Amino acid sequence: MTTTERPSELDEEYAVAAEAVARLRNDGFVKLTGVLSPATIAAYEPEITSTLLEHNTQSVPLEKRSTYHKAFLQVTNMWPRNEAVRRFVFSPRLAKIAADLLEVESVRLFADQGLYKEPGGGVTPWHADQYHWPLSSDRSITVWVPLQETSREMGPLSFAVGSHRLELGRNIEISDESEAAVQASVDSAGLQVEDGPYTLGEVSYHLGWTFHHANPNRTAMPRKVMTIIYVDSQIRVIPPVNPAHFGVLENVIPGAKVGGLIDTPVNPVLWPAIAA
Ligand SMILES: O=C(O)CCC(=O)C(=O)O
Repeated sequence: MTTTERPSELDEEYAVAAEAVARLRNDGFVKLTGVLSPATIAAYEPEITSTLLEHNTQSVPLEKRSTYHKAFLQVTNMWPRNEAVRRFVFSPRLAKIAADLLEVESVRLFADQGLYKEPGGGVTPWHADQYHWPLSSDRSITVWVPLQETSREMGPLSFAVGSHRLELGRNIEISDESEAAVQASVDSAGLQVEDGPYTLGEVSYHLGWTFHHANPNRTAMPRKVMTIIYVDSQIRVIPPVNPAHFGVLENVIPGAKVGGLIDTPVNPVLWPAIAA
């Protein structure tokens, strides 16, 4: 299969079991196997990788970077830069799973991000995404799509089970400080951590307030991951209260107004699907 052939698996429905919705509700995340076939990943991985490498701005050697910048090469909003990446990010299959899990009728794109943990790349500190986003409800969700089988040694995304209900540690930007504070919060609440590997084609969805983390990449291969962040299409913008909120207003949801919907040209509704 090539990325120009249609229809593709990315357009086809994946049946989300009621049990998966219940797990998302209880645990704050869910891992789903067989969402993408090896053929789909093989077709799109080169396009995602070349787009990430073309737009990567990180040139500081790994050992000289901060903890956050050691965690991964990060490129946000790759979809406008490559047509195949746009088809991947706009996938009705992935977006409908997000809507089903969030238990909403419709989701819009908040942003996409390529997150490549280099060989020797460091820990992704514990954090909750939604601290960084000025949103009016908890209906935000990220699909984390590994573009290879991802062993424990590569630093798969891990989750504190049920931590979307935990408030202690939420109000900290991803950093060394969040790593320590959230770990302490998770430990004192006695939450389990799911840190297992991902099979090829397996993906996870996690809520914006779920605490998550990834260990360093101890292999000689990059841990290649594409993520897509969705929000309820009816979610509104709240007044910004931290520097990350101001950055998001300017760069991720440009033109969205406090109190309004995020209906900007770069945050389209992805489910129900629009004509491609
Ligand atoms: O890929 C990682 O190491 C971190 C991913 C993450 O924090 C996210 O997708 O929200």
